[in-house]
Amino acid sequence: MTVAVWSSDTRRHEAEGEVWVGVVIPGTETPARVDTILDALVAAGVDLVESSTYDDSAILAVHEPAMVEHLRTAHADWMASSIPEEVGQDRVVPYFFATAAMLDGLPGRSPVAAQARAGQFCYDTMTLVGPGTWEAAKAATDCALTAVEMALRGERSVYALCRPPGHHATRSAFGGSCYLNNAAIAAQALRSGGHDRVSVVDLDAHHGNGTAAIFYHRDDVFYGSVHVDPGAGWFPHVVGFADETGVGVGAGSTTNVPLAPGSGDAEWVAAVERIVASVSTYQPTALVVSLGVDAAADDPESPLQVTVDGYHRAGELLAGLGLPAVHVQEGGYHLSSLGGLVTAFLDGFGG
Ligand code: SP5
Ligand code: ZN
Repeated sequence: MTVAVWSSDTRRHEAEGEVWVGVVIPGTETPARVDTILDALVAAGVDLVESSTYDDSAILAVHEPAMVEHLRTAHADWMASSIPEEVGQDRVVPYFFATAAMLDGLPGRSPVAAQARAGQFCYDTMTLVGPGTWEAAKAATDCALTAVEMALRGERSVYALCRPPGHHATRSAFGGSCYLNNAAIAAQALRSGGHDRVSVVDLDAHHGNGTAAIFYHRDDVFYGSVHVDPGAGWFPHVVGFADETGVGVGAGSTTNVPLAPGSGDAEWVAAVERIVASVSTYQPTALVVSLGVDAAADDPESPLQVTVDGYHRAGELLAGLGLPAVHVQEGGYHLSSLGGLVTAFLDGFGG
């Protein structure tokens, strides 16, 4: 049976509102997600373990040090600036993005103003930094790393209740409600722990562009994802297409299966089967599952129509690989069904 790792500090990131197309909308990635998943795990009889704490080395094995430092200090810097008093904004919200096209070859500098620094490592307006964001993001990585440690000690299936989620965070940019890439950190830690080939399978409704980018040029970590087609207008919009299969020595180590909006269990489970077949060919010795449950029919953030039976079946299919597994929580926003989707998957995997 699966064991679950959690930390109360994951509640400390409070995304009360987010800025989308210029308006403030209620945040969907809320601390209540942790509690509803905990309730479901307890009801399902899953053993809960509190996370251990780790230094930053496993985070820095995946992320740019300057971005990590930014996440650690951005909120205090923002509160020390004139912005909170001038406009009443107590969250770090970017307004300025020095893209490669904006610089157009000019060298560029690190900006001085807090409001300009806000966009230096962030690629959207929805992923705000508040007073507890760093503590929660760090706690989420602790959950993932504790799960990895248990897997390395012989546990077959460990679930990490990571919040905030991570799969949209790249080496040096955060976004999509993600700050530190828990799944990539777990995969890299499994590599360091002696697994020569690791697979990440991403079931979140959105393409995990951060994880994909981190491992795109590598042949030691396979990335497979089923997600709503970005070409149909869905986040992350510009990546996650089927022809992205890896580059250099990483050629062939990425599999993207984009699905049309409205796709349900039949299409989604068939996609999971395809990914499982690719993983099987790849022959890894360990598995990381990016367990987003926002592909579910009642989720407000995606148009996929997967059911609890679909998630249960995905668990069974992935268990069939016979690999030790770390399941990392990603998205999933419908509070009353979230927990049941997570336990359905874990039950399928363990049953
Ligand atoms: C981890 C994860 O699932 N991140 C999701 C990131 C996608 N966010 C895109 C949000 C687009 C705007 N949503 C507004 C919903 C209004 N009903
Ligand atoms: Zn998602």
